[in-house]
Amino acid sequence: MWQETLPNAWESILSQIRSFEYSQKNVVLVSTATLGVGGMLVYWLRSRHKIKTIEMGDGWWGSGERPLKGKEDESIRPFKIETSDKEIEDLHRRLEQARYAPPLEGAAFHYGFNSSYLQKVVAYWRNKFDWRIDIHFIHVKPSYVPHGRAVQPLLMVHGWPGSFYEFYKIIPLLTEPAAHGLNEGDVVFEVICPSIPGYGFSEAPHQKGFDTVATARIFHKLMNRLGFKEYYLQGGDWGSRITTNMAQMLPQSVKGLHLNLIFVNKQGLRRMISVMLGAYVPWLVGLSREDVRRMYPFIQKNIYELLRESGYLHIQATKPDTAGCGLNDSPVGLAAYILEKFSTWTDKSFLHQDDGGLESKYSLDELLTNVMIYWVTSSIVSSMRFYKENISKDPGLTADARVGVYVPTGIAAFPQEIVHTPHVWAKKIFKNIITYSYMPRGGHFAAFEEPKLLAQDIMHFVRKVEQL
Ligand SMILES: *[C@@H]1O[C@H](CO)[C@@H](O)[C@H](O)[C@H]1NC(C)=O
Ligand SMILES: CC(=O)N[C@H]1CO[C@H](CO)[C@@H](O)[C@@H]1O
Repeated sequence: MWQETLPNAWESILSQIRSFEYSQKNVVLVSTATLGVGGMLVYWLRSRHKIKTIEMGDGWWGSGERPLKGKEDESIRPFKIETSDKEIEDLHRRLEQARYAPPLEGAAFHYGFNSSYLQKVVAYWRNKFDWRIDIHFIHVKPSYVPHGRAVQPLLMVHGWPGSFYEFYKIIPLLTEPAAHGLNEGDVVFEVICPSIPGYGFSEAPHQKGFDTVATARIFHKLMNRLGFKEYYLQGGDWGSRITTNMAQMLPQSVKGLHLNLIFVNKQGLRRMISVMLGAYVPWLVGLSREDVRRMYPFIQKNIYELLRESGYLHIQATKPDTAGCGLNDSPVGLAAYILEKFSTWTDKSFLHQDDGGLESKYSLDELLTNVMIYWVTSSIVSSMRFYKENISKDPGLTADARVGVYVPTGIAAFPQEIVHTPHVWAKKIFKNIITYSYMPRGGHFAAFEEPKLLAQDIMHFVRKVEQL
């Protein structure tokens, strides 16, 4: 049923993409001459209590010149995804002609994607997979709202190498919780899942420099054009950075921020000491038993594992277009590159399984739908560029790293997430943590893998915020 509200779906993306951005700068002219000492004193007193925010800024990412003031297209239009028979035939031909290098004997996923298993995936893709994505959602409203319940707008943002499709299973749980046996009382959501520009069906930026702050600004504009003044945000992976930036940019519009991955970049001597002490006297540095279980042995979990799993990041943060050429040209290469992440990021122990454990948590249909979203839109290169645009600067110096997050925040810490951030570290950046949950199972793609657990945690968080 929820599918029927879909026509609204693509509207969101469209407005954000087609019109891109163009907003007037408020030029405030302050004549310093008129500012007396008294005025400065008042200003100083007030600014002491002001929450720091990041500048909303402005930008133009469309092709060519920015349109003149007032000429920007702000309309919201329905969008239909269409793939031509020709495109499908071309894909099939490529799948049939693929070449495979044989895997090492007994190497499982330790050297990356097992190419014998990849042949199985490709055979399924070629012969059994049915690409039906013409019914699509981005903006889903509950079909029925019980009396007395408020509908909360919730923007959910995906990451790499995922897509809006990761939220397919969680959307009905949030919009019709009662129908799915989720009785979290009074909360019902209206869900909006846009594609990050350059991912899936959102047009890719044409100009350099499109980062998470620019994305945050665009998504605020999107929510405003959809008529929302205040809303909840949810994200993991890039979605987490983007929604966090949104909260730092316009805290007054953000009722609450729910994250299933957090970045706390601050390193330094104090952190090192607390890591060392944590191994022996965790309570002294504020670590719980569960934190210890998830973080130690520290070097192995935070350095070896991270190095092993982050080769892609180095490539994408430096020269994304080079590897991107091959991936954009080969559906088989693309599938291996993307699906390898769905193996180890879901569960690190999947590395030891011949087929990367992929089908233990997802169906091939689900996995290939996500791959297909990258293939038919040719968006792998632009999605990879997002790393370059965001990682080249010193992470400690960027605006968002210097500004805390003051909106009510809920954190769902999944045990198989790539890195674990304990509550005590999270507090350094997130100043108003309302819920922090050690989730019982699940990894990086929480909504895709454990939709029910994530939905319950979001509802638990929002219920608490609403009661504040
Ligand atoms: C690769 O996967 C295939 C099919 O699942 C399996 O039979 C084979 O043993 C695996 N090879 C390696 C090197 O793990
Ligand atoms: C180059 C760079 O680091 N760009 C941005 C990446 O994202 C952060 C926000 O999380 C920005 O503050 C950076 O400027």
